[in-house]
Formats: sequence, C-alpha cells, structure tokens
Amino acid sequence: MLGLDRLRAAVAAIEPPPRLVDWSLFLALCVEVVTGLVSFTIGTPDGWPIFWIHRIVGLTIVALVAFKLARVRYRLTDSRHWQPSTLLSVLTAIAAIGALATGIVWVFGADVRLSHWTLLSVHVGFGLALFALLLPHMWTRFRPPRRVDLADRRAVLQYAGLLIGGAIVYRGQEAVNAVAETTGSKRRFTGSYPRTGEGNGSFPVTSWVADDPEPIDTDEWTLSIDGLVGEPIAIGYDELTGERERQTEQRALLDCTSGWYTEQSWRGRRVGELIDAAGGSTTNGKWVRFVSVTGYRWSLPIDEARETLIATHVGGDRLNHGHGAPARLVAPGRRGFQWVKWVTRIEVRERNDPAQWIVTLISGFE
Ligand SMILES: Nc1nc2c(c(=O)[nH]1)N[C@H]1C(S)=C(S)[C@@H](COP(=O)(O)O)O[C@H]1N2
Ligand SMILES: [Mo]
Repeated sequence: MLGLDRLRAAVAAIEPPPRLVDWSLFLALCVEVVTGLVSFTIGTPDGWPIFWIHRIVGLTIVALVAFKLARVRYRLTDSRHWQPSTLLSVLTAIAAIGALATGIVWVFGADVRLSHWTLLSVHVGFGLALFALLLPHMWTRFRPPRRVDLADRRAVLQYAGLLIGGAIVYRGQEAVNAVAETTGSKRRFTGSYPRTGEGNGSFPVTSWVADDPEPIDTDEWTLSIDGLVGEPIAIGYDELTGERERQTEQRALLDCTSGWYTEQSWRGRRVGELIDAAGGSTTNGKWVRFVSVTGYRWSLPIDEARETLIATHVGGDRLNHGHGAPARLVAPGRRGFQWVKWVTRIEVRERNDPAQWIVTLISGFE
C-alpha cells in the first residue's frame, strides 16, 4: 500500500487549495468559452495559438474537476447532505464531464455523428450549458477568494505545473495519433475532419438554425450588384454563367465550425469583376456585403472580397439547392459560416456590419 500512499501524497502536492480550485475552474471555463467562440472565426493557420490555449486549458480543467469531484463527492453520495441546490450541482457536474469527454474523444479521432450532430457540436452544447449552469451554481455556494490564496507561491507553481502537464499530454496525444495513424491525425489545425470526394454529394449540407429557403427558380432569380458602385446592375443566371471564359475555376477549402472540412473545385465569377461590371466601387466603398435570399449575410473588406467567387458549380456539378443554388459565396481562408448560400445581392458599403453576427443566427425565423 506504500505505492498508493505515495501516489496520494503526490496528488496532494499538486492539488491547489479548495477555494482556488473553484475560482480557477471558473476562470478556466471563461477562457474556454472565449477561445472556443473566437476559434470559430479563425480559418488560417496563423490563428493556431487560440486552438492550443483551448486544448491545454481544457486539459488542466480535467485535473481541476477531478480534484473538485473528489472533494465534494460525499455531498452527492451521502443523502444527509442533499439540499435543493444539489440538483444544480449534479447538472453542473454532468455538463462538465460531458464537455470534457466529448472534447477529448474528438481529439482522439472519434469522428462520430449523432444524427446530424457532430461530436464537436455536442461539445459546444455541453460547454455553453456548463457556463449557464455555473453562474447560479457559484451563486449558491459563493466563497470569495482570499488574499492568502492568491499570494500563495506554491499555488502559482502548482498552476504552472498543471498547464505544462496539459501541454505535454496534448503533445503526447498528437504523437500517438500520428504514430497510430488514427483518424485523429487527419484533423486540420481547427480540429475539423475531412470529407473527401468531388461535387455536391461529397460533403454535408449545413445550415444555421432556421435558414431553409424553398428551392430557387433560376429564371426568377437575379444577382444585384449595388451600393457604392458606379452603376448598380442586376444580372440573371444565364448572364452570370453565360460566357465560359469569364468564369474562374478555383480549389478552395470549406471548413465548418461543426467540425468537418472539404476541399473542392469551385467555378463561378470573380467578385472583383462583377463589381467592375457595375462601374467599379467608389472611393468610400470599403466593405462588401453578401446577402442571401433568406436575409443571412456576411461582409468582407473590399480587397479580400474582390478575390472571392460567386460560385455556381462545385466539382463540375451545378450547385444543388442545399449547397446554395443558384449561387453562393466562396471565401477562401474564411470559416464555412461566412460562405453565404443563395446569394442574391452584393452590396458595396462604407462600413462593416456588426449586426451580421446576430442576423446569421436568427435569419430564417419568421
Ligand atoms: N444563407 C445561408 N448561408 C450559409 C448557411 C446558412 O445557414 N444560410 N450556413 C453556413 C455554414 S454554417 C456553412 S458551414 C456553409 C456550409 O455549406 P454547405 O451547406 O454547402 O456545406 O454554408 C454557410 N452558408
Ligand atoms: Mo458551418
């Protein structure tokens, strides 16, 4: 039993004082919520530190939750300690374990889907539920942090140890994935798994919440190019696709925040040329807003927008309805949710459009 005692002593040595565990769990969760949400906006590899912070802090939460559960277990197992807030505690614990388990399983390569939900989406759901539960949970058991806790040099070392431990575990896991060639090794830096093949059928249709328009009749549909342009125009499908030599074919990678990516060959018209066909942008035209028939919309700085495509084809197929027919935005380096489907308007504007963050969540609701 000496071995077990030693282990206990070792664990006790790295376990911060209880109040600190509670407060650092809260802080760590805030870091996870912020880095998790910010990571949704990152589509190019130079944003990698956000993903790394999320993973390493996530692993330190595993240790902190273990300390915490070991300490409060008796409140759950011994009915003499039950009180109304116990239910809240149990739900909080379930959300915490759910968020950690789905995050870890995802990283190790279980690209499983629960109906049309990926495990990554479930992870996001648990994480946000945890955050919502933690606030009332802390309220019922509020213990202010004490000066002595914060001034404790040993605790600083313990936290440094936990973070370094998290980094080593994550690195080790990557090495295991690489050597064993698990599906986990096929993730992009964003955590997304590949969907391979070419054309409409090779990747999933993903729409936000309620954005589900009726199929669009190409004869009725037009694409307006207006706002701060020389001469606003509206063109039909035939004009958009008519001259083959005006079309551009380009490979680009669509990476959805629900955890999959696909590289496809997209065909369509360069947005810069479309703006020029409308007389070019005026000098105060700094942003370009892409608007869907559903109201869903996204804006890009004009220099970037000019390089994007309004695509009508993918992998040689005409886009199908689910993927945004008649035409959708292809914005390389941007995350999937910014690739507006069913585009009907390209508007050159002076300013960015902060309301787009809300509109993309609620468009399609009547
Ligand atoms: N109008 C509109 N465009 C949209 C969406 C949407 O819900 N409505 N979903 C976005 C999301 S979240 C992603 S990942 C991509 C998915 O494109 P796909 O359905 O062709 O795979 O479209 C984006 N464009
Ligand atoms: Mo997405």
